[in-house]
Amino acid sequence: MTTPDESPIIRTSSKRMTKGILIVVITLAFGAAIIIPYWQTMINHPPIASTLKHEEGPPTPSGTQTSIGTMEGVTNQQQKSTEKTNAATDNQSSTAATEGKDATSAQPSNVAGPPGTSLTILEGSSVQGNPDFDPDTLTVKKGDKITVTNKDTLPHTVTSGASPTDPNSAKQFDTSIIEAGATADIETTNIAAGNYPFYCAVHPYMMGKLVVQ
Ligand SMILES: [Cu+2]
Repeated sequence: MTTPDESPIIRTSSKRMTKGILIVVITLAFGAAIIIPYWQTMINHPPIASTLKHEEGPPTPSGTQTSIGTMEGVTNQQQKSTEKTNAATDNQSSTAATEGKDATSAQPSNVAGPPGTSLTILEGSSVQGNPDFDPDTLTVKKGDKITVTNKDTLPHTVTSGASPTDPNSAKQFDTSIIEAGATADIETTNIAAGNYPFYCAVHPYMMGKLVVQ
């Protein structure tokens, strides 16, 4: 005994069966074609809860960011921390490069004491009376590159001359503004041997002396 409901299935021809299977296969293929290109992206950007635990996630390309506010916040924080890490790495590598240069330039000279190619602007330098440049008198050999590091929280300069009214002000060298935490180089290749006072253009009471040998 056959019910009306069963009859269409029983009567299905192999041709119709093939058609049906083909439709299913094509649908799956389309689905796969859509999902597979984004597979890696989905793995890289799991839901928020797991993103928070996952500290070293790669920076998100802005195009794939979801519009959920919290998600953007998390992603931005990730990007910031990644940038910080990059900046830190850059600083380290530049420091390493400087140290490497110092070490190599130290070897040929038999002069006692390390060659002074580093000038530090000490923290608190902007307050008159505080120690400012370290060392106060920097001695270099002509041709040395001086690396000035601003360890203060304010911008400073290293400008040749005794004061802003000195007619020779900034004639020999001038770093221009060095932002807090930044470094600047002074080339001494074109500076004749001699003594050169210098000061900070922002705080003219900050004074030091450069001796080029
Ligand atoms: Cu200054």
